[in-house]
Amino acid sequence: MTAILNPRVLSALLLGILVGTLGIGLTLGPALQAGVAASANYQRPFPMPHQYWARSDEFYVFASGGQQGGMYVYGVPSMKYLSEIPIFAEDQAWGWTTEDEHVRKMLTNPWTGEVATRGDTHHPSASKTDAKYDGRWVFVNDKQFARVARIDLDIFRTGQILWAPNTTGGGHGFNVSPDTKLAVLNLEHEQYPDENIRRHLGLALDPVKGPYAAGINGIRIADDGTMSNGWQIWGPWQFDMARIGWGKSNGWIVTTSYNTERATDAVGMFKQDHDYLFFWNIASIEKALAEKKYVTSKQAPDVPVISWKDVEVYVTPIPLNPHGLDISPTGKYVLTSGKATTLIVAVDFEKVLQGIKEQKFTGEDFGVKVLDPDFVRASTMDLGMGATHIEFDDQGYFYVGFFVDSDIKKVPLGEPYTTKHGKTPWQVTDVLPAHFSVGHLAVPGGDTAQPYGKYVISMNKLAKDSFLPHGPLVAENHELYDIQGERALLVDQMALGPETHYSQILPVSLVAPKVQRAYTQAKAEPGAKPAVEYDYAKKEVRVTMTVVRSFFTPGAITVPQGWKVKYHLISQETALDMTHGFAIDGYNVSVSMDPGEVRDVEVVADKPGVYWFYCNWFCSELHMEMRGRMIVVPESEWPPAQETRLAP
Ligand code: RUQ
Ligand code: CUA
Ligand code: CA
Repeated sequence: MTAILNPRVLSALLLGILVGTLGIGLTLGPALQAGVAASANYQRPFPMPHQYWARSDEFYVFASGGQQGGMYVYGVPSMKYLSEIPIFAEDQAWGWTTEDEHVRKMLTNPWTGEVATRGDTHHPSASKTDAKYDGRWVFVNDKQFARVARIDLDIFRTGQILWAPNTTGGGHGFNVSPDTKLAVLNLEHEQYPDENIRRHLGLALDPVKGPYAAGINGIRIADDGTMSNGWQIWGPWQFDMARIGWGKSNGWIVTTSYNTERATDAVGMFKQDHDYLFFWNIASIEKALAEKKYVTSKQAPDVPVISWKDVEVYVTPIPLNPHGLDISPTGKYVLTSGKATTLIVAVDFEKVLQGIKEQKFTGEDFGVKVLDPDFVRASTMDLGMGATHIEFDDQGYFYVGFFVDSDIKKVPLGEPYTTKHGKTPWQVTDVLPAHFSVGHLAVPGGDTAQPYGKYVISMNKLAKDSFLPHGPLVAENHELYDIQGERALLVDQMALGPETHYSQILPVSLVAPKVQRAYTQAKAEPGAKPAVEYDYAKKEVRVTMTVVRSFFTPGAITVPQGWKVKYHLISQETALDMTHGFAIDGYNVSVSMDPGEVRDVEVVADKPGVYWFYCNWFCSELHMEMRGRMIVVPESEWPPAQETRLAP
C-alpha cells in the first residue's frame, strides 16, 4: 500500500500504463524502473491463468444463436466464451449496425429492397474438402428471411449474405456439400409462389386456405466462397432438414418433410402416421437445367425454377413427423427420427440405390416413387421419447438427443462399423443425462467423413435451475461430455444466451493459424488523408477520418442542418485487440473499428447544436479524451465560411 501512495511510484506506474498501451518503445527512466521493481513485490494469483486456455483448448465451437441472429463462439474443453459473430440481426456490441453502408447492404433484400435487422440463425455448416472440415468458412442460414451467410474464419466476421428469391421466408434445413460447391436451403414454411411458378407446377393451390407449395434452394459456392442462387426445385411439400451426401450417398441430396399432409395447422400436420425421407439425384437436377426444363419468376428472372416432376426423386416413409436427419461417416446410413414417436430409423443408402435399380416400390405419391421401407431400412429402433438430432463419433457409434427424456443415447452402428466397436448394433450402450431437453447435439466433425470424437456437446433447450436464478427466462445450457471411455462423463456445463440450434466444432489447428490480428483494409488506403468535402448539389458532407489512439482526425466538423454526413472511418491501428468505437451523442450512431478496419457510416444531421462523437471502446488511458465535435449549423446561418478547413 505504501508503495502505491508514493507519488513518484504512482506517476511511474501511470506512465507505464500509458506507454504500454501506446505501444511506444522507450528506454526506461530511473523513476519507471523504480515502479517496475515496486510492482514486482506484488504476488500474482496462483495458478496463473494467462494463456492457459489458449494453449489447452482443442476445438472451436461455432454455435448458431437462433433468435439472437448471429453465432456464438467458444473453446472446448474449457467452455470459455470467446466471441459473438453478428450476422442477420444488428449487434451493437460487436459493431454490426446498419448505419454502416456495407452492413446495411448485406441486410437489404435484393429482390424487394427491404432492410431486415431481425433473424433466426439455425444450422451452421462448415466448408469441407473431401467431406472433411477444411477451416475456410462456416455458412449458416436464417430461417425467418430465408437467407444464408458466409462467415470468414480469418476475421470471424460475416463476409456475405445471400437472399433466397420467390419466398416470404422460413428457410430451415441447410447444408453445405462435401466439396463446398453446393449448399441447399429448404423452405420449411409453405408458400403461395409467383404465377409463373404456379403454372409450371400445375398444382391446385389456394392463397388463403392452402394447400401451398415449397421446395429447395440450390446455392452455388465459388472457389472464393462467393454464393449465388443456382436453382430452385418446387413441389407439393415443405422440407425440414437437409443433408448433401458423400461416400455411399455421394451425388444425392437427402431431406425430410414432416408435413406431407400439406396441412396448415399442427393437428393436421400429425394426421398421417408417417411422412417422408426424400432422395434427390443431383445429376438429374443439372440435367433438367441443361435441358432448360424450368421457368423463372418475375422477381428473379435469373434463377431457374424446376418442377419436382422433372428431376429424379424418391421417398421412403418415416414415422410421425421426422426431424433429425444425419448421415454416418462413410455416407452409408441415413438416420432420422420422428418427433412424436419413440422410433429412430436407419436407412441404408446402398439399399436405397439397390431398391431404385430393382424397383422395390410400394406405390407413388404425386408421381414420386415410394421405396419399400422394409427393403431400405437397416434398423428401426425404439429408443426413447422426443428424439431430436443425431451425431457420429470416430468409433462407430451414433449419439441421439431426446427432448422429452432429457438425455443422449449412445448406439453402435451396423456394418462396416461392427468390427470397430465389436458390439451388437442398433442397441443402446450408454445413456448420458442432460439438464434439460436436448435440442441439437454435436461431436467435433460429427457430421462429416472424419469425426474427431472425444466430446459430445448437448445444446439443451432448457436449463431450468442449473445456474443462479436470473429471472423467469434462464440461460441456455451447453453440456460437455467426455466420450473417450466406455461410459461418457459429463465434465462441464456452460450458461449461454438464447438460443442455439446446431453447432460446428472445428479443430483449433484448422482455424487458429489463419486468424488475423488486424484487417488489411487500411493498408489498402495508405495515402488516405483526413478530408472534409462539401457537396452543395447533393447536400452532403463527406468526411475522411483517420482513427488512431487517441484522436479522430479531423477532430471537429461543421455541417449544415439537414444534410447527410458520410464518414469514411479508417482505423490506422495494427495492434491486436485495439478496437475503437465511433458513437455520436444524441444520434443513432455506434460503430466500431477493429484494428485496420474501414467503416462507412451515414447519418442525417437533422438536429442543430454541438454533438460530440467519441470512442466507446476503452482503448487507452486517453480513451475518454478520444472525442471530437460534429457541429450542426442551421442552414439559414450557413455561409460557406463555416466550412471546416483542414490544414494542408
Ligand atoms: S432445429 S431441435 Cu435444427 Cu432448427 Cu432441431
Ligand atoms: Cu479509442 Cu477508446
Ligand atoms: Ca406429418
